[in-house]
Amino acid sequence: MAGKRTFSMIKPDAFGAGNTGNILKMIEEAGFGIVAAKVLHMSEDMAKTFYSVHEGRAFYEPLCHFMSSGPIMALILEKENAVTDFRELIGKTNPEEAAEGTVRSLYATSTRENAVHGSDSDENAELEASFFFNKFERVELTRVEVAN
Ligand code: IDP
Repeated sequence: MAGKRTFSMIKPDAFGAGNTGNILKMIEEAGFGIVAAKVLHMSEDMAKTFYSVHEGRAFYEPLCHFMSSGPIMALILEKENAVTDFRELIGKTNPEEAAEGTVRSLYATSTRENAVHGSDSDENAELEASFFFNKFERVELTRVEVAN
């Protein structure tokens, strides 16, 4: 059964450009709940550990440099089919290939500086979430009914 949670980051390009609010709005309007959130500035070593699966690829070093170039927002998000639906919401890695209306089509400026991260499997979602958050930093979501 597909998992309910995914891990995301609003990357330094989007965070620095002041697009965090707009991106969070898209995320919430797509039906995701925010289970955990924090703003932090990764060291280059931290970025290298996070992206170690890409070590040896040509884009690895510049990617880690970029990801430690400014603050990010790390997020755990909840929804049915969270991983798949979130990757659909953000669009393809290269913004020129990202479908119209996706987060990357709107806010990414290049294949590297592409605004957001989204986990690619349930297993990686949990590994990546645990890299940034302990269990006390994750909430159980409750829906609030607002009276008009
Ligand atoms: P994804 O984030 O769409 O899942 P991955 O292949 O996992 O893409 O790559 C991780 C990140 O590395 C991308 O989001 C992007 O920032 C960067 N990246 C991937 N491929 C390239 C490339 O060909 N040139 C520059 N940066 C890249």
